[in-house]
Amino acid sequence: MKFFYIPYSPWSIQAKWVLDHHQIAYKPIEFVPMISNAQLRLASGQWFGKITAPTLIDGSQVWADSYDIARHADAIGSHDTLFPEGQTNAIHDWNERTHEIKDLSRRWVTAATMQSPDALAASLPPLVPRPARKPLRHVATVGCHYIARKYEFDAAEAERTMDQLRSALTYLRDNLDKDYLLGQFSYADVVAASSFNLFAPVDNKHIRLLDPIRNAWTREDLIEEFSDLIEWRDSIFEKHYKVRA
Ligand SMILES: N[C@@H](CCC(=O)N[C@@H](CS)C(=O)NCC(=O)O)C(=O)O
Repeated sequence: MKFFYIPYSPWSIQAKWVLDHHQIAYKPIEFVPMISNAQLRLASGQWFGKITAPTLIDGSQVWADSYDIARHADAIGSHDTLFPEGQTNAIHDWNERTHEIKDLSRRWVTAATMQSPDALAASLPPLVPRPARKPLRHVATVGCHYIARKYEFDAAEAERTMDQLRSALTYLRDNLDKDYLLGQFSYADVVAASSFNLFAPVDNKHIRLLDPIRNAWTREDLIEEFSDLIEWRDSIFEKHYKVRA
């Protein structure tokens, strides 16, 4: 199986989490926005319409959404299920609700990246040699505009949606009075714990991020305001996130 993913992106993190939880074998292929489009279209046969990462491909079968990948991985996996019986609707609901956190923080992170020459230079694909990075950073700016267009937001207006992000985080906080959202570890915790990476990146030992990118993305005011959620996220990663061997 081929797994196209963006290592630092919440949607990719949550799908990969389930594949790795079940120790499912796959070939990881890093997806670079804009640049990897042709490769993913070719591999998946999705010639038209929007393509996104993560996408899992097994022969002619394609799972083009993190939730579908998670369901499939959980169905074929042999470790403890992350979709306990009777909780699928609640999990689906958390998937939708935490999508809002990810979507809103994507706006902020796109704007923050555009304002940081160092983060732009570091965002270029690994094959770009170090001395060429700073001069070529405008290519990364084009990539940021591409993301904003594709996901229909105006990066210049991102800050105005931060109260919406605070409300979504507060809703999560109000429902998190114990260790797990649904009483035991499930995909609901996976999607929630994966949600903060675009304003409070998780420790490098779990998901590596270059320093200039990490610095630009780290939003201290939100981290302080929602320190309880971040602590919870860190404990969930510590207990349940297994880096693929
Ligand atoms: N509904 C999708 C959303 C995935 C998504 O938004 N992926 C973004 C992450 S930033 C992506 O692929 N961005 C790069 C691109 O669109 O080229 C899922 O849950 O898998």
